[in-house]
Amino acid sequence: MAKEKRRPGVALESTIYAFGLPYPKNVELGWKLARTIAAAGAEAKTFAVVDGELRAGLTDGELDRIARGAEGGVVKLAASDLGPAMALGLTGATTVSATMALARGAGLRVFATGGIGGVHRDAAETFDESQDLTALARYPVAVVSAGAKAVLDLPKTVERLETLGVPIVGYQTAELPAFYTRTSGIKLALTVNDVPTLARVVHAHWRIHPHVGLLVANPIPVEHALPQALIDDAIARAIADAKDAGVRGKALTPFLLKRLADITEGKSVDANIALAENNARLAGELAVALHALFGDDDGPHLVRSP
Ligand code: PSU
Ligand code: MN
Repeated sequence: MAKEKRRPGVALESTIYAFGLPYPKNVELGWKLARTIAAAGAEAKTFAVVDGELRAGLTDGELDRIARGAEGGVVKLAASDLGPAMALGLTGATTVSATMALARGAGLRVFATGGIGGVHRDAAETFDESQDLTALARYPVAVVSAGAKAVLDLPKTVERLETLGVPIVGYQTAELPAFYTRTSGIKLALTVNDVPTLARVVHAHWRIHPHVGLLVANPIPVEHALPQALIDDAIARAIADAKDAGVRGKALTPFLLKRLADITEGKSVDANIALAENNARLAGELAVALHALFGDDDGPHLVRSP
C-alpha cells in the first residue's frame, strides 16, 4: 500500500472534556476547537480509547460519551494506562501524556491542550508529579498550552522540565503563563513572536533531538484572564478542600478544577474554554507551518560531516 500523504493535523486530548469541564460545555468546546483548527488550515483529531480501541478522531456520539466522564463509565488514562485499557476493553479519556504517546503514530506533530499537568504543590511529601512531564521528554510532539495549571507548583514544574531536557518556548511572552493569568513571575529563556519562527525552532529541535517534545507556552488572551487575587484565593481554598477530603493521585486534578469552577461561579470554566481555543488556533497555524518545513519527510536530519 502506498504511504499515506501526511496532512497538517493537530491532536486534541479528551481528559479536558471528561474530567476538566462540565457537560455540555465540554462537548461544545470539542466542536469549537475542531472548527478553529480547520479555519487555520489543519485537521483536528481528538484522542480517546473507545471500548478498548485507540481512536484518533471521534464521532459526535463518541465525543458525547467521553464528555460524560466518570458517570458514563469513562476512566482517565495516562500514557502508562493505554495498554491495559486496550487489553481490558475500557473506554477512557486520554490525558496529555497518553495523547502525546499516540499522536506521532497518527501522523501528528502538534497537540493543543489547556494546560499540562506538572509538579503538585505538596510534591515534596507526596511525590505527585504528572506523567505529562516524562511524556514531554519521551514523545516528539509540540504541545501548545497556556503554561501549566495554576494549581501546581510552577517553579518546580519548570525545573523538572529543564532536568528532562524539554524546551519551553514562550509565544509572545517572556514569562511562563499561569493558565488563568498571563504571568507567573517565572522568566523564560526563550521567546518567539511569530509562527514561522516558532516552526523553525521546533524543526531545529527535532534535528538534534528527534524523540523529545517541546512545550509552547501561549498566554490566555488578555480579555479572558482572571484577576490574580480572585484565582489565588480560589486555588488556596480548592487545595485546602482537597486536603480535608483526602483527595490524592489521579482524582486530584479533576477535583481541583471542579472546586475552582464552583468557587469562581464558572469564571474558571470560561477562562479555560477561552485559553483552549487560543491554543487550538496557534496549534493549527504551527501545524501548517511545520508541514511546509517537513513535507512528508519525517526522518531525523543529523549532524553533517564536513
Ligand atoms: N488542562 C486542562 N484541563 C484538564 C487537563 C489539562 O485545562 O483537565 C488534564 C490534562 O489531560 C492533563 C491532566 O494531562 O489534566 C493531568 O492530570 P494529572 O495531574 O493527574 O497528571
Ligand atoms: Mn498525579
